[in-house]
Order: sequence, then structure tokens, then C-alpha cells
Amino acid sequence: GKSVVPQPPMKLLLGNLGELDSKAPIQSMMRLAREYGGIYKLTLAGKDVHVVSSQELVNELCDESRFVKRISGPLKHIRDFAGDGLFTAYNSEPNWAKAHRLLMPAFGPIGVRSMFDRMVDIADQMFVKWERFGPSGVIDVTDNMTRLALDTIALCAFDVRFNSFYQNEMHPFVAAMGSALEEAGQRGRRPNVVSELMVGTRRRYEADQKMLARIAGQLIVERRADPKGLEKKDLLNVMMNGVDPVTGEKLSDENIRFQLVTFLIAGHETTSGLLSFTCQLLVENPRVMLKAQAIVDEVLGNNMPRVEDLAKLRYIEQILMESLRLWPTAPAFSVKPIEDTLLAGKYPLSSRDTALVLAPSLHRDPAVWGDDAEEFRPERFEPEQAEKLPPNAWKPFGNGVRACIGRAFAMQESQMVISMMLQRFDIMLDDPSYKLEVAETLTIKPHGLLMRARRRGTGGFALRSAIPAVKQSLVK
Ligand code: FDE
Repeated sequence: GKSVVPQPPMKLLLGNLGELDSKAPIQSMMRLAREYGGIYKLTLAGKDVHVVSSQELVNELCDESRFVKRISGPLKHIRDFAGDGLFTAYNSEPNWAKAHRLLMPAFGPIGVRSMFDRMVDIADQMFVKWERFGPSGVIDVTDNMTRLALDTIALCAFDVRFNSFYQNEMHPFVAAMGSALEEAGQRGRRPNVVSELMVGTRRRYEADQKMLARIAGQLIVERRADPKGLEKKDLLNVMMNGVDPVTGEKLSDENIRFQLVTFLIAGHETTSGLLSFTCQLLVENPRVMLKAQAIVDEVLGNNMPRVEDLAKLRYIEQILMESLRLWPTAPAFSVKPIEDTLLAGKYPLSSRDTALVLAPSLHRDPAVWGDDAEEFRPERFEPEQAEKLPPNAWKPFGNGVRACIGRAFAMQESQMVISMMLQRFDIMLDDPSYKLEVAETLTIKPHGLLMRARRRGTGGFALRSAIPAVKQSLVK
């Protein structure tokens, strides 16, 4: 028979809106998942959202013969400036499949290997800065990682240098993107009439969108004007010159502009959050940090990392996977049934319904991850352990054809950055009593995380004292 999906009590007019902290809706949903379980329903702005977080039910939602990506909530508003770019395109829009076919090879594991040196170039800029700051300099981790991730995607994908480490103010594109994303998020929670009435906010939103389109358009114009540039094999050229084998068509300038905005949006917030959470988790877990540092020392010594080294730095990859388990920086994705169906044979879902996969709660499902699910333990992702995980238990990159195209890119970048950081520095919290606070926009990231970094080999922090002792005993 059919079962009723649990739902928190509704308030007149507001439905379940009052259950969600407007500054931290994901953390509110995580709390509700602990209270109501692996599936519950929220009525928001008159629409029902099924929040799903047990592996058993998520596994069903990942069956692409029954469920497809739904563009809902904030994503619908991000279409205002990302249009039919890959992230926000409706499944039925022809530009999705066209751009997907054109860009997949460039973003595959082989394509991103050719971007390695440019990734190192940006990381080196950040670390040189840290070195010059010295051990008493306070590093705003999320700010640094955002500059790094943004400069990296811009250089690798479009051969443009934002030079974020050479200026205090971030590039105007970043400010416009940040505030447009923020407003898109707010619009998801606000009735349309209210948004229309907020004249000042609306004007700024429109100005931000114009700015994004203008900068993206400028990149296309500059590339077209520079004949040498056309020989480059970066993403921009693939988009400008590539012909889709199926339709025999090229992408339009408008669509290329949307893709540029999309890659900058999708490629920097999520990756910078991943790197920031990883720093926080490392300083909180000295055992893991020391183990990782010993491995990095063995593989890299004093050399600059090469792309071939990454295969030997599997433990760093496991650290990133474990970081994405606890704090998946794109914390949720939505699907809808292709036709009316029963979830687990008992919960009715219609094709008008939205099911939201809540990754941070899925990634803590005790049936899969055990009693120590809250613990940071990268050994979970040792190949033999990971093989035993049930399907679709770990979904930080979304699902199926609409899964993250930037996965290999983001993982390669992050693995290199964390390895280089551990190779060169001992890191510590600026305030040892700092406790993790998670800030939410469309993505999640640590709030107020301040660190210091001491160049290694010049007498380290207390934490490091274990390593010289081991080395000495080996020498004797
Ligand atoms: C996508 C994505 C996703 C899905 C979403 C939905 O479903 O809605 C997810 C979950 C993600 N992504 C996640 C992530 C994380 C990280 C770290 C990242 N991500 C990164 C990156 C980088 C880059 C460049 C990117 N990313 C990009 C992207 C794109 C384009 C997309 C869309 C796809 C399609 O086709 O749909 C995504 N991404 Fe990511």
C-alpha cells in the first residue's frame, strides 16, 4: 500500500518555510533529516519538495530510466545569467546535448592532464604569497582558495589571467557573479511579486547580469581578433570552432557566453569550498595531516609536482573524497520522475514533484558509513574499502548525464594544491579554539577560517616535532 511521507507541521500561508533558516537552509534540512528520517516532505511557496537522504532511496532516484534532473529553485533564477549553459539547461534544450558532446573530451581525464602546468602556475603564485607573509601572517583560507580556483579555471579554460593574487579587490566579474548568485538564491525563496517590487535590488541584479555578459562577450571578441589565439587548444577555442558531430552545427555566441559564465560559476565556488574544508579538516585531524605529509615528502621530495606524480598521491585523493563526503560543496541536486511512480514501492511521486538529494545527510547515512560517520577518516576510500560501498552512497558530483563535467578538473587541481601545500608548509589555525561554522550561498564553505602557514624546513610548529624525531632515528 501507499505510505504518507513524513512532514513537519505546516503554518498557515507559510507552509514549512519557517523550518528553514534563510541563511542556512541546507543545515536546517540536515537537522530535519535527523528528526524525520531518510525522506520527508516540505511545502515551500505552495510547492512540495521531497528531501531524500537515505542511500536506499537515493539509489532509486539515481535510476535514469525513472528520474531526470529538475531545474528548480535557485537554478531557475540562475538561468537569468547562465541561460541554456550546461548547468542550467533544461534536459530538452538542444544546446545541452550539443555543448555536452563538444566539451566532454576537453574535460575528461586526458583533457585535463594537459592543463596541469597552468594549474601549478596559479598554485605557485598563492604559495609564494604565503611564504612572503611568513608564519605570523594570517591567511583567510576561503578568500585565498576562491582567488586560486577562479584564476585556475580562467587560465585553463579561456587562457585569461585574472591575477587575483596581485590585487586586493577581486576582479569585477567575481563581485558581479557573487551578488547575482546571492540574489538568484534569494529569489528562489521570495514570491516573484516581491522581487519585482524591490526596485533597488532588481536594478543591481540587472546591472550584475549585464556585467557578466559584457566580460564574457569581450573574451570572445578578443579571441576572434587575435589570430594566434585561435590555434590554442583551450575550451574557448573548442567552443568557438568545434563542430558538433551529430548536428553539424557550432555553438552560437550567445550560448558560448552562457557557457563562459557557467564555467566560472560552477568551477570556482565548489572547488574553493572543497579546498577550504580540506584545510579545516586537516588541521583538526593531525594524524591524517602527518600521514599525508609523509607521503607527499616521499613522492615529491623538493621537486615541483608533475602530473605523473598524482597517481602515487592516492591518499591525498582519498582526503578530498572524505572531505566531499562530510561537506559536499554542491550540497544538493534535484530530480523529478519521468512519470508518476512509487518510491520504495510506497511513496507516491508525480512528475510535477521535486525530489531533492541532500548529499551531506546521504553521506552520513549510518547504514552505509557506520557509527563513526561524523569522523574524518580518509581510509574509508582505500580502493578495497570503497569497492564495498553500496551504489550511489557518495554523490558530491551529482548523477548520470547531468553529473559534474568538471569532476576530473576539480579533483586534479585540488590534489595538486593540497599536495603542494603540505610539501611546502606546516599549517595551523590562527585561533586554536576555532570551531567550524558553515556558510551557505548556493554552495557551502567554512566561515571565518583563518590559518597561518610556516615554510617547512625552518623549524616547524609543535605538530611537526614528531617528524624530525622519526627522521633522526632513521639516520642514527
Ligand atoms: C554539475 C555539477 C553537479 C550537478 C548539479 C545538478 O544535478 O543540478 C554537481 C553536484 C557538481 N557539479 C558538483 C561539483 C563539485 C565540484 C568541486 C565541482 N562540481 C567542480 C566543478 C568545476 C567545474 C568547471 C564544474 N564543476 C562544472 C560543472 C558543470 C558545467 C556542470 C553541469 C553539467 C551538466 O551538463 O549538466 C556541473 N559542474 Fe560541477
